[in-house]
Amino acid sequence: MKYRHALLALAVLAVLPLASCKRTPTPEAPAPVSATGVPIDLKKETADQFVARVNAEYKAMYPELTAAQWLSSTYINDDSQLLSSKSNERFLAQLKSWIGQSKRFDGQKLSPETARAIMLLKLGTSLPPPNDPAKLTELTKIATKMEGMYGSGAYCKTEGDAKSCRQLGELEDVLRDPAASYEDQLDAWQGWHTIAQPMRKDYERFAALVNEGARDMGFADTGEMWRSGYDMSPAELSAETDRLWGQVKPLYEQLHCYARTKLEAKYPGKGSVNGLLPAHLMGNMWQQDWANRWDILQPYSDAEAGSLDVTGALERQYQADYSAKLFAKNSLADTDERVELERDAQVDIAKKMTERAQDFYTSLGMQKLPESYWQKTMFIKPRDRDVVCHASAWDMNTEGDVRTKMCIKPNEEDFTTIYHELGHVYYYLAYNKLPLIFQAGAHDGFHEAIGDTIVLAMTPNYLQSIGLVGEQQQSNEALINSQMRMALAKVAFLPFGLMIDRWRWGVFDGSIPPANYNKAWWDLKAKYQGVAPVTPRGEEFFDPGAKYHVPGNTPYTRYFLSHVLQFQFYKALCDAAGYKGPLNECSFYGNKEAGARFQAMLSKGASQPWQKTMKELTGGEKMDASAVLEYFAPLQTWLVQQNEGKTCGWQAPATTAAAAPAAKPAATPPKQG
Ligand code: X8Z
Ligand code: ZN
Repeated sequence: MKYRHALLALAVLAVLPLASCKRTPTPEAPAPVSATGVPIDLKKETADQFVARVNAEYKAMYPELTAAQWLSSTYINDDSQLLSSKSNERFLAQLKSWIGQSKRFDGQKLSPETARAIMLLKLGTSLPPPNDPAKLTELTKIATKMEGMYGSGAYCKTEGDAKSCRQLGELEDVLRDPAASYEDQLDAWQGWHTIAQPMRKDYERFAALVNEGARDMGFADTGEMWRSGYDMSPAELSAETDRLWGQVKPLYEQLHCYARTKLEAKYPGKGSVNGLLPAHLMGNMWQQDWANRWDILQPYSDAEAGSLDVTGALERQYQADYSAKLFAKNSLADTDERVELERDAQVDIAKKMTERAQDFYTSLGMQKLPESYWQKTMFIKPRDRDVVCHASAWDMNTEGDVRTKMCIKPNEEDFTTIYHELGHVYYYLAYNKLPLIFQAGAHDGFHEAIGDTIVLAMTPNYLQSIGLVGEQQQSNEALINSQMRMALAKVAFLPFGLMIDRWRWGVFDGSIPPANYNKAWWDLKAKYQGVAPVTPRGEEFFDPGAKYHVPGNTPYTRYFLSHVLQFQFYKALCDAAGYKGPLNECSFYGNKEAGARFQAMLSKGASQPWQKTMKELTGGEKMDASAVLEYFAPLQTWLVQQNEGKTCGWQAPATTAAAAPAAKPAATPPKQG
């Protein structure tokens, strides 16, 4: 999950919640009382006392908030949504009240910790609440509703025939199936995107309401507020993302060129659209990870390079367990019993995958997950109700009740996602001892990068050591295959990580008006990813709503930054482990020195500017993609050879440039420094 601040931690939503007093105090008329009901004399309270009180009040209301959100994410219905949006509303009203109360310290000389806490408080939600109580109510309702629509979304091929309905997981299975036809993949892709059409009006209203909230809080718009959480000005953050993208773009263009050649060979006459990659053929609903197209993108055959088929190994483990369960029943199980056994086997493999991920963290010297984690986590998709399957990690009470929520299947993508989610969980556990306002990532990209740093250390040798792949060869073919495996997940992601918020920043600053929502989306996909739909996607569609983080209102720049940071962290931990070889072959599994360095970073949370935290781990103070380029140097050389003689690159539609200016001057002064 994700949260910006633990403050809201829960990932969830950005709709963060919280609750406590029944009133909705306004900034102008705060009438705070202590947790025991004693009125607080704001005139006498010092800034340090104020921050201590907010931390205490926040901690007291926090478990109710997270409980309501957990409920509405793992049991979608009208009742849970009502509780969730109400608790969110109370939290946001309380947050507003605290922010109003903090204004009396403006311009005063404060200790650095207190000044930072107040600054973080002002950025404590990605859902800025409007002052008008009726609009706040409306906003939290829409936010909860959109997330619920996404979670319960289903595409029914034959209208009125419930049996023909499929949810995201089943539609994704079609996209990742190498044996599925071009038409079936197109149908699955288009089908999923129908679930977002009804969100368009809601999103338009949502954008207007959060923008009003952002302006009420002194920001030009919601995008500017989101860009303010990086210990630099919003304009500097925009420019940073441009700079980092410029560093990695040549590598992405080579990968794009290679993938296009392979697609054109596999689908003669329809493997590309004017040089762009067809959206439904990339093995992923959003073209953010191309690893599922290993069938056509694998550089060298298994015979030449050895196998890296993690999915095959996990599926075999699952099947063996299921067969053993059936066998134990003497094969006499009726249909219902078989379904039960199947589900038992699904939970077993999901837990085994999670234990394996935990083992990596404990090998670094980190603690085992608490028993409650195993009891309260949602491991697989329930049969009897709708849930938000999108993976998330939760800190329920800041005192050890940590959980993850996923619909785990035995495949490589989910296996690595578990390592990702446990990165969030270990961050929570490490910073739980800090005051609540500091319980967040150094910035949100750090939070996203922790688990992925571990994923980079899941080298072929590591996978072999845990029995998921066979004997590894030491050959150039094996190296290129292993680099390609990582690049299809990490390099393919980079432009996607950037374009989502280019779209939202444009929506929030008005440069993308509602009448252009879908066009601007595809213009940006063309410009950054070089991806296109094969059929027209006019304004009757709302394709952004088919990606979780849009209806879920989770800012996305964090993932772009994470995909740069994780290589910096990985390199630093390899150095800490004393590793000397080529970067891409390093695994620090089992290395306690690397673990201690990592843990030291996690335990700092958001208590100091991220630049300082980064310096303590890596020695540098800037985000920088040179570790990405160092890591992929062998692959980049190989790709350039493969693409020799080809005309690489693509022409995005001419209007693209108009969308979402990246480095636009801030309309308000920097909020932090
Ligand atoms: O949303 C996630 C995580 C939860 S924070 C599963 N990720 C992004 C996505 O799925 O779009 C991880 C990588 C990018
Ligand atoms: Zn995450």
